[in-house]
Amino acid sequence: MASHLKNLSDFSHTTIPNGEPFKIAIVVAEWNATITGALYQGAFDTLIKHGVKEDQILSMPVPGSFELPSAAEILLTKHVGLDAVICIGCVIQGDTKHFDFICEAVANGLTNVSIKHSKPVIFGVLTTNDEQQALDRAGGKHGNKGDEAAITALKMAHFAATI
Ligand code: RBF
Repeated sequence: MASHLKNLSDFSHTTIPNGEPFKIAIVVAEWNATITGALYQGAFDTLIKHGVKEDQILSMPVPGSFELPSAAEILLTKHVGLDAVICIGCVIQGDTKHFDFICEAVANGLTNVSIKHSKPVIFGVLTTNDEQQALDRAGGKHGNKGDEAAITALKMAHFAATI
């Protein structure tokens, strides 16, 4: 959790699987669009950089982070052949309890969809106290969590394909 301890977007120490065989969906929440757009771009560029074909990336917007689990469920039910779904969102703490409800629903929802379908569903959702913390993790001083979500998708798709 302590992201100040290391650059989490530095993958020089790990082996990243070739993405050429994989078909991957990226679902992006439209809330906090500046941040989710930067996360999306990081994820997309990282998939391309590691060999995923552009026509094998399915990009889909949803209104907010709360919609990410149902979108992942719909995609994995209706879209045969997906190797992973990357879910991107940004929930920023406000004055009401919405933050807690949304974060918990998304984390539990994505876990359940992943287990139900035996497919990687990646939690690329920032849950921050303020906008600056989110900017720092969307291409700022703490890297880009979209890049990290894409690497996780490749590693887990490779894991599922080789097991
Ligand atoms: N969606 C987000 O992705 N990030 C947020 O920070 C966020 N904050 C919200 C705050 C309130 C008070 C409400 C009502 C919704 C918020 N949403 C947010 C939208 C939510 O994920 C969902 O799209 C809507 O609640 C409709 O189901």
